[in-house]
Amino acid sequence: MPEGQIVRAVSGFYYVRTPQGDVQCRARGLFKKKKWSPLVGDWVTYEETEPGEGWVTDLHPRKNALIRPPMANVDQAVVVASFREPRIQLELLDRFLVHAEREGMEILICLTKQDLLEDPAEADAIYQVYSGTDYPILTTSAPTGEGIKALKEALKDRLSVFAGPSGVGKSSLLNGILPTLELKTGEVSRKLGRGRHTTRHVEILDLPEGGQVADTPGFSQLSFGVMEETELGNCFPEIASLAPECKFRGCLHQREPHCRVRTALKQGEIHQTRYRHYLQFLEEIKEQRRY
Ligand SMILES: Nc1nc2c(ncn2[C@@H]2O[C@H](COP(=O)(O)OP(=O)(O)OP(=O)(O)O)[C@@H](O)[C@H]2O)c(=O)[nH]1
Ligand SMILES: [Mg+2]
Ligand SMILES: [Zn+2]
Repeated sequence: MPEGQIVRAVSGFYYVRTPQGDVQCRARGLFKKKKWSPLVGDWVTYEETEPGEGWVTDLHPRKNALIRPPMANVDQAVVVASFREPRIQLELLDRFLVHAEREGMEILICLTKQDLLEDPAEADAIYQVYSGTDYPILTTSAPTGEGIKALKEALKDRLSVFAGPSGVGKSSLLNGILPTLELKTGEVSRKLGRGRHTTRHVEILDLPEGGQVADTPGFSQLSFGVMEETELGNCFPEIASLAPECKFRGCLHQREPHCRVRTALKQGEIHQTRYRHYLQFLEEIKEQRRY
């Protein structure tokens, strides 16, 4: 039976990409029984019952998966945040970075709406926060075109997902990269300072120069689900690289003696903001385990 990749999922239909066009499929009852839930990005076996319509019959093993945005087999996560309208939320950004790290994805941080930033020192301050991580950071602007070429380059030959809050400009960036897309974009509400959830579904787009990219709906919350306390440090690269030098194995870098991470914090090698988020997430994970 033929195989293909799910490129879009809308109200119980899965669209499987084939050289002859997308096949609109439903999932067999088998999926319900096994509690399988196909995701965009999944490779599946399908059966075409009529031209352009059919059934997904089998789900192939995944390389990785995200809950938010819901997607599988991602090579690169492009974390999108805007300087203004809405203002960047580093905590949400760090939450997403933890998930992407845990799933072994390459990471690119994309800071948008650079044209709305009066003081460049603000951008420098954000670069500082991530200086210990090796994450590449791009600043972009849809109206001036800044950073679009570099972003296009970074999307070549792999499957990337754009992730971030509503209204930060994910769809606008993709339109900048490939104007023929004409993805719908939406004004940010002045009153609420939030986006209006213009993009409703995850969708994989093929780029003409090679590579695929998924536009996704914005999100404003992200929890950690089932995660071990000791896993969290591995998802902060600047902590993970120093943790082997802590005196105690399984050190959580809170109050343990001879903790290399806390020494690095005092010496400014690890940024306060990142460490604060680490502690906050750690408490959340502990809290969840209590129930
Ligand atoms: N000034 C400025 N405005 C931008 C920029 N990028 C996007 N916008 C505006 O921001 C608003 C939201 O853009 P979208 O591209 O719809 O945002 P999104 O991240 O796709 O939002 P959702 O689909 O709701 O998740 C639109 O009014 C865009 O015109 C930018 O670089 N500079
Ligand atoms: Mg959008
Ligand atoms: Zn430690």
